[in-house]
Amino acid sequence: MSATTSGKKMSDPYPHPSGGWGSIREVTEILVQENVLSAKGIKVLLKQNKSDGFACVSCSWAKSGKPHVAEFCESGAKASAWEITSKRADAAFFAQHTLTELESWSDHELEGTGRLTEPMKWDAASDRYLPIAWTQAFAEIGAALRKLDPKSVVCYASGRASLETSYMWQLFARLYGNNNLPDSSNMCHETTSVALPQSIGVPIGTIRLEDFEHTDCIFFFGQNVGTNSPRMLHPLQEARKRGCEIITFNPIREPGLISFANPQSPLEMLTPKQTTISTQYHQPRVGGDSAVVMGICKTVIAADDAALRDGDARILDIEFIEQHTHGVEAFKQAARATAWEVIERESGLKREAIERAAAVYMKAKAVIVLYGMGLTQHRKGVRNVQMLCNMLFLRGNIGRPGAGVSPVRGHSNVQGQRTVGITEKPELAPLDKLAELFHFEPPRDKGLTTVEACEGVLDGSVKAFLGLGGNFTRAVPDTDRVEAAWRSLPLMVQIATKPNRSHLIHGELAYLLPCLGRIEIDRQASGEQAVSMEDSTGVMHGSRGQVEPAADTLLSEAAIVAGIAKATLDPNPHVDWDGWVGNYSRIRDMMALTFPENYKDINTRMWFPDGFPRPNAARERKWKTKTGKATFATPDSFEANPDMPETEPGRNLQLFTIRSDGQFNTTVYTMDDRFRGVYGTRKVLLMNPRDIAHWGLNDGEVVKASTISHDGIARSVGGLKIMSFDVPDGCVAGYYPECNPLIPLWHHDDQAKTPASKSIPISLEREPVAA
Ligand SMILES: Nc1nc2c(c(=O)[nH]1)N[C@H]1C(S)=C(S)[C@@H](COP(=O)(O)OP(=O)(O)OC[C@H]3O[C@@H](n4cnc5c(=O)[nH]c(N)nc54)[C@H](O)[C@@H]3O)O[C@H]1N2
Ligand SMILES: Nc1nc2c(c(=O)[nH]1)N[C@H]1C(S)=C(S)[C@@H](COP(=O)(O)OP(=O)(O)OC[C@H]3O[C@@H](n4cnc5c(=O)[nH]c(N)nc54)[C@H](O)[C@@H]3O)O[C@H]1N2
Ligand SMILES: [Mo]
Repeated sequence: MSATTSGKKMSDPYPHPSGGWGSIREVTEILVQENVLSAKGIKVLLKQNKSDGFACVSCSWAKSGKPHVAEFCESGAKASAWEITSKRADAAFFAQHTLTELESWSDHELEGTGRLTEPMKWDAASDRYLPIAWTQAFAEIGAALRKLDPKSVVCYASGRASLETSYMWQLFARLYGNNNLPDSSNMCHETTSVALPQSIGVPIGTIRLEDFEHTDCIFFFGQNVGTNSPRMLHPLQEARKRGCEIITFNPIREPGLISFANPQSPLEMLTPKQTTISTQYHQPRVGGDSAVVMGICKTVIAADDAALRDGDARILDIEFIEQHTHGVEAFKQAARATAWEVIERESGLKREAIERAAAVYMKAKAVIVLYGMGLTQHRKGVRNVQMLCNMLFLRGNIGRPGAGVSPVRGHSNVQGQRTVGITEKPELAPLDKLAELFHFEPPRDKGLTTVEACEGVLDGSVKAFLGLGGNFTRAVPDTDRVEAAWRSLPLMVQIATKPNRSHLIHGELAYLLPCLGRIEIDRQASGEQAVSMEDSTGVMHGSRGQVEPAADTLLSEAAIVAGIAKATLDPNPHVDWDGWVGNYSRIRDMMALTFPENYKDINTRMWFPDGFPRPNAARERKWKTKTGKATFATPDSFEANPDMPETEPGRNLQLFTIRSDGQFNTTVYTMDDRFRGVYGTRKVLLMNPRDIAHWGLNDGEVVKASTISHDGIARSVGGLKIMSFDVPDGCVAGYYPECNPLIPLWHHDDQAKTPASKSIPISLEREPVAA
């Protein structure tokens, strides 16, 4: 263990529950760091996730209709403080620094400069961002876009912008002439959006908040609730108090999945009382989940075979299976035929452990399965998600109270962006309706995913990138190669709140357009505006800004999209960009005309205390799949990395990239990860002592990690300190985005193209110690 700049030891285990005093201390610290520990800061936190307040800018977990006084969590409070900060990255700041110089700054330092205040354009002579008038910026961007082939332009969205802005964004792209609408979802739950329609006929999960009151067993696969969706800890805690079992599969023992103290409960805060979250905690190998779930299914099917033989009550829900599913026989055969030896090898778990989880599953009356990036960011992520559905089908655990599948989404409106038409898949967009409403012929060809957009920049076919939020080049795989290619990009336009590395890596023309954040009051011609969002359970909510804008030179995202659109497109009497920006309820009217089933009466319903749900056929046991039934998907293998060379069977190192509680994606609030006991640095590799010894290394030593692949391209990240940590054999954890240069662009889910950030084969070599 070594001392670090923060004065703490690099590795101090975190013995406390999540929630509790630790959370309160962290929240206070960040309010101080951002100079907003004031009446304004406190008022903002109290308005978070209230029906008359704003939807949190952190995660997309469901909002309760009966909120606590302080309906925020540590992560949400940090995200709010980060947005309402009193720090400014203004024209004076950019006058002092060339972009080349800023490239040497860390993610934390760059965003730590504060909110952007003025529109900027890169000036080649001085290598600086210089102020430009809004009208001039729009005119120049419009002129540049008009010269380009629309198919060579990418319109990315990062998952935070409202339904209103997102609707305008997809319409702009289509009026311009492309479906190149990748979303952060392409790096995240795209796996879900591809897997679930095949299995259950809807692209989203089937549970709602009230289901937590009816469930008696929850499975967690690869989702870190304590850090990434902490508001869910409250319903989980309630469920635990009722005796609900919670079974977790995660290669890391995450404190937030182990125990919780509720800051809303004075008794818990003053006594050492805390709720145990997981009643069983299993640490499979990364990528081993399909094998785990096959083990559970095999146990269930064997128990049912025995019951049938002995004349006992059946274990399978025969009625559900017969009435509602397709493909059960093939799946049962495969489960019976899969040897425990294969399951144990691929999962890294013992048969006994899997059978223990299966025993609880078989007893439970209503089961929820929650999952996150630990399942989706794999070469076989779609298979992982479909295995969860298979398991649920066996006992009819879908489409009834307290049971179902729940992908826990990331960005606060990422699911909504897809619902409102931001998609590169034309078959998912309401093209005929758009054609009818706006009198134009929308493009019908497939657009680019995130991975394909990067490929396009690498091969030169993509000429322009427009980003509605996000930190694209930092979030994507293969950072070094992508950044190198990005430097030849003819046009880049970034709509953002804070500076980040993606704004610095550019080609000929680069514009940085600062927007209002969601927490800020958005004043337009008809008065103060509100926006709407869809949460992870498919429920829509309204959101109103609460604080004065960071600068009076900012425009709303909707106004910026309209500004670009008007400067780029020929006038269309059916598209009233100015009228829409003047009154967002008119955008919602258009959303309701385009998608009546989802947004009917949205202007009223978005203010219901519980919000309002979009229809979900699978919840009602209606199956919009190809077979017309809930469809079992029988896997043909269980490997995590079917095409990666095994250099050393059983000892091959698989790197999985993780998030700390001190970050929101590429936004790094602090260098500490207190839950995992990592302080003052993010350049670490968490490895178990057996592997450290096997590789002839020592705790604290600095290594270079290199990707093992057969594409002939060298990829490595140096300066990584080895830290002894409880992870399964052969699994090594490192932080995202620092480790992204190690992920080959082609290393993605084979169907959904979600980058496989959770299992990257690597090798290690010791780095020479500097003299
Ligand atoms: N505070 C905070 N909140 C966030 C974010 C953030 O960065 N910070 N990001 C937001 C976004 S965009 C998203 S998508 C979500 C992400 O939230 P999560 O879905 O929780 O994603 P991760 O933190 O990347 O990984 C989740 C867990 O998967 C485990 N894991 C890794 N590989 C495997 C595997 O092969 N199998 C299993 N079973 N587990 C595995 C890791 O140990 C980790 O605990 O959170 C959102 N909320
Ligand atoms: N190795 C690895 N890579 C990953 C992942 C992983 O687990 N491992 N996770 C993936 C996942 S799940 C995701 S979702 C992506 C995230 O990818 P992105 O969504 O592209 O990245 P973020 O870091 O969320 O974007 C942060 C930036 O968004 C801007 N921003 C913040 N708020 C606003 C706003 O209100 N409006 C606008 N216009 N801009 C705003 C700020 O300028 C900030 O710097 O990364 C993916 N990459
Ligand atoms: Mo995400």
